[in-house]
Amino acid sequence: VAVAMREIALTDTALHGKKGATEKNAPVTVYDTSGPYTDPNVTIDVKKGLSPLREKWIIDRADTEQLQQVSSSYGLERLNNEKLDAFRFEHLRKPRRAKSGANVSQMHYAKKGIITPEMEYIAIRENQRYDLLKEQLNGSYDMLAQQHAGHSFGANTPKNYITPEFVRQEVAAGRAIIPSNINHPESEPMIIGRNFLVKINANIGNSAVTSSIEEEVEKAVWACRWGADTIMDLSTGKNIHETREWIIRNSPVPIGTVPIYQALEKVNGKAEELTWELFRDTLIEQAEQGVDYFTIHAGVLLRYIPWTAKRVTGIVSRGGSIMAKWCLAHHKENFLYTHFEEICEIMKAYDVAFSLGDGLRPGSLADANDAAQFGELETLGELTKIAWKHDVQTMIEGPGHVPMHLIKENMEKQLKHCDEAPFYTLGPLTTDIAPGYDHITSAIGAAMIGWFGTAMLCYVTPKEHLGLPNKKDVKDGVITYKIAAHAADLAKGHPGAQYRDNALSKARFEFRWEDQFNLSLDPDTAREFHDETLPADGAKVAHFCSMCGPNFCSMKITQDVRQYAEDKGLQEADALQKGMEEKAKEFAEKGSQLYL
Ligand code: IRN
Ligand code: FE2
Repeated sequence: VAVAMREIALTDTALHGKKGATEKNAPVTVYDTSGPYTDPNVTIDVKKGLSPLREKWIIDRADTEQLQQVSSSYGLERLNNEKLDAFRFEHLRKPRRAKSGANVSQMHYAKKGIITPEMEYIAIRENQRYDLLKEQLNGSYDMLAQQHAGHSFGANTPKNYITPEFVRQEVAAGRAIIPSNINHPESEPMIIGRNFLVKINANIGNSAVTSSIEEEVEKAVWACRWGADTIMDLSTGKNIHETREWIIRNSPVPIGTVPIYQALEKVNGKAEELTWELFRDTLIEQAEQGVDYFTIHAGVLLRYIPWTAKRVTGIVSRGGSIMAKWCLAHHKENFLYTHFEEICEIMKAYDVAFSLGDGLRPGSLADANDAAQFGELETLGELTKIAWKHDVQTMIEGPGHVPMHLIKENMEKQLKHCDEAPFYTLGPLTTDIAPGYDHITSAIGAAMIGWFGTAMLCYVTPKEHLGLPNKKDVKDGVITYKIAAHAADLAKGHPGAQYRDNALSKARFEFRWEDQFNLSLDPDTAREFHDETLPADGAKVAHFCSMCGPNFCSMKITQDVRQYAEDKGLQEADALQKGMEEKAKEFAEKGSQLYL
């Protein structure tokens, strides 16, 4: 299998004191989510979509059949009415479904002991440069790994390479999921689980108020480009079906949705008019388009709703509030809960994964860790076991707004109640006082909970609570969450996570500015900031930047000390001592004056 990765080429290090002599720096290979979009050799036609990389694997398994028609009545109606669907059926793939009685979920294969090509792909993808890092750290890596062994990574932490068999075991145990709808063959396999790299999700989607289909597709591509591991299409306004179609056909990463949003559109926003039948039809419609995971708010039980009455911010989840409204209007149990096993039957026919929604998550610090939130979490644990009985892959959504000292309890309770199913949290935001900066208030909580074991972090943009994010907000949210996820990977001791940090630090110390930019999460901004004060080409090799200027750069001074030592054949410590003495003498001779 050919696996997506990015190789960052580096320049050579100039060796001091040896004119013209250089030392090679090995290129750095990093995990990459951008798909073919950043490959200069590939041209993409958004109207055609990406090539279906997984299609052959799916067909070779011989447990699916191609449909001649979409199965959902809504989809059929669209097929007749909309130009786009006509286009889809002319130019794109017809949907597939499991043959009668078959279960096509990765968990099903995993439990049967089958290693799928998706699992192989993931094993290769997840292995960062463990081998090189080990060399770089000269044995101290083993110490580091030991210190971290048994931490939140748990006893299952692979001590070195991640093998396809390890991937299979984690999926079979329910500790990880591979969102991979058979109708989204364009997606590059990835895994969500706490024994793998921490992943991030970016939400996009038009609201009733703004933005077009093209804009939303562009946002999805843009989010992947900066590192989103999955995209959730939360469109609510017009053209939900079409927007989603184009996003999926162009997405190299798994797509998630909240199907109740579209169901609500179909009843013109009247929650009380929702029915199981209409919802089921919507699930099938989206499953046949290729949605890889569904947020299902099945844990919002009738008896929990009164517990939210005294909250400062009540129910803040959109899906949660829709279901609460339905339950109260009918005074009946949540139909997502009562029909849960039927939902499982649909999920396994396409391999759609559950993201069990936290409809009662706290929307303010004051409501964190309350009875409603944890009551729902217990129900999500109960539903996880039902999903697993059907071999349906499942992750659990989590908060919300939680102050730092209450974060750990969330992770502990989730692991306990949900039998280690992957946790997928929204932040959490650690304070409520910074609208406009909630990517930061939440990245603090996200880094912490990621360290404790959360498998995927749902990004929050600077526009949270204020408006629909634009392209700039999407990028800021993604980069901010890449930082949180990577910080968690480092703290968890993920094999190889620190390789890139070390390479960047070395480039920084050696004033290889271009390498420093290219190794960074956001090279454009790093370069722009640097050039703001020192735009000249020469500054890209200069041994200082405008932060401290040429005479006060600590890195330059350290290098001078090393150079001095080398010239005089001294150890670094001795050189410091000797250098100091010389400087002191020089200083005294100049009349002890400080020139600033
Ligand atoms: C993630 C964890 N908890 C909630 N989320 C995400 O929040 C969820 O996956 C979805 O993308 C978004 C909105 O969900 P509600 O408000 O409908 O619950
Ligand atoms: Fe909020």
